[in-house]
Amino acid sequence: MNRIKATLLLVLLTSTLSVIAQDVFIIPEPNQLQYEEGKYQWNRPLKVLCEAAEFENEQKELKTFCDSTALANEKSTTSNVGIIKLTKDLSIKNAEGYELEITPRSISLKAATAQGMFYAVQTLKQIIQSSLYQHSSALPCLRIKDQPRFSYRGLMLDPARHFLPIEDLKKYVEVMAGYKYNKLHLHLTDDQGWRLEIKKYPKLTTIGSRRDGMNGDKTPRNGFYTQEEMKDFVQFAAERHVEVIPEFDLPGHSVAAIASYPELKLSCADTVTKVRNHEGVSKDILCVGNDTVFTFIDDVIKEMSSIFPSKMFHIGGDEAPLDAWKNCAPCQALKKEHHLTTDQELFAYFFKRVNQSLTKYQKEPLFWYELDVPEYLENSTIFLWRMGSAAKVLAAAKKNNYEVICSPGEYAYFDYPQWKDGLPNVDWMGVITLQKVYQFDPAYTFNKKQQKKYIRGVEAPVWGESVKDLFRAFYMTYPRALALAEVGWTEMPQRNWDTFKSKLDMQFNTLLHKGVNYRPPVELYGGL
Ligand code: TNX
Repeated sequence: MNRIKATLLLVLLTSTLSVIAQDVFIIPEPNQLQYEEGKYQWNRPLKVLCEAAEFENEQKELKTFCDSTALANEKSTTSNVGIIKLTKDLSIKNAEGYELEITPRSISLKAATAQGMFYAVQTLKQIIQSSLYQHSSALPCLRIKDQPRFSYRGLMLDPARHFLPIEDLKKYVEVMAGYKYNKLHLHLTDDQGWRLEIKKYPKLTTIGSRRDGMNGDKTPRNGFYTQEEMKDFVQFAAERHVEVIPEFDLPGHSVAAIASYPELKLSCADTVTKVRNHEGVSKDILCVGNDTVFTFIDDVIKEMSSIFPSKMFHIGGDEAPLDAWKNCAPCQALKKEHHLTTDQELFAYFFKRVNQSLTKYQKEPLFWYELDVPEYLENSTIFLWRMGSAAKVLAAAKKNNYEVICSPGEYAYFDYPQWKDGLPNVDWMGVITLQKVYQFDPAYTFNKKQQKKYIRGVEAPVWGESVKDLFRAFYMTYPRALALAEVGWTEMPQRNWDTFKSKLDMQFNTLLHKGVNYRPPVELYGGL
């Protein structure tokens, strides 16, 4: 009996010890972190000093954060003022890199750019949160030198399937930026909805943003973003160093546009009469044989380009069955005229023409890569998304010099459930657990040099067929986005599943404070 008690005590002690040894719970894990002797006492008035005007936003954010924490408000003598100093340091070569030092007397944050400083601030906030979480009024002395493994660290939202108001997009960006994500991809057009005001084509939103329910659910959830609203949102995201990348999905996933403008005959047949109200892949795609289609595309790209300053422009390319083109006389005539032998070649031709518009507005195309497309444009960045396609996609990247963004269905589809937890409408999907996301290494079989050349980064799409509001979007995103944040930022030797797990409780506390609805990974606590 005593023996059992002693063992239990030991187990308890060691698990407590492992918490104590880990003083800070930063996600994503910094690439170099070294603890030093001593503590910085933090329950005293704080001054945030900064000489560089360009760090004004970051300085303000840190000041507001410090003022809002309970400890900062404790009374103390003025001679005891604590200093946090933000310094511009051009010797830090990575534009997203930063250095952070805590000594018993001061805290120093250094970066060459506002973005680097923003990440230094996010790290410091998490260090302070770690201390508050442990009811401590001291920070451990340490030195951090940090920079990301990949330059593209993204999440994707799909307001086309279920509209998400702009205020919800802002909240989503605020949370992701705290974990050093720097890209938000917006899937703005699809069969089930068109969500962006286009002045030349008002019916895209008066008709295309409305539908009678989805998958039998009769709640409509209509809505669209005005150009002014979207510009304001892009600016809001930029202040948090998140670049917004728009998607105009072509030539498939276009039913909302086709239904809005029957007089333009955007599809090959006149069969489309309304915005699609259920999920799945439609055979009604844009008609390559109708020149009006290219005028329409050019007009839309032009207006979108004036709203989104990003050079990157997602142009879709996924799930476009070419059956309609096969039975369309103008499409087949065009194929002949250009001496093309297959419809896949016609598909490549379609995107060559679309790319002329992108080039005209100084944009570069991003594609959902499909294995049966004979060639993509030279300047393409491709998304690896289909399950089981990695080897082939990476071989194509090597052969044709494409850069790859990894969104593989095995690891990064955040619309897939995290457990078989009875969510409606997800039965056909695979389960992607938190641990599975954590296991992902976007290098696949590439060596260091190839990684640098071909892998731009990672992105998790939160497809929206079953994601009806922000509450559910957060539930699908967190905590898996914490795991993917480390996949995108932290080098493999610094990544460790057990360490990651030990940081979750504190991070969950922070998410709760922010009102973020995450899924508790009960399987990790022996709850399932
Ligand atoms: C496939 S992934 C799609 C989306 C769906 C998603 C559902 C991709 C490029 N296309 O249209 O929403 O599956 O998981």
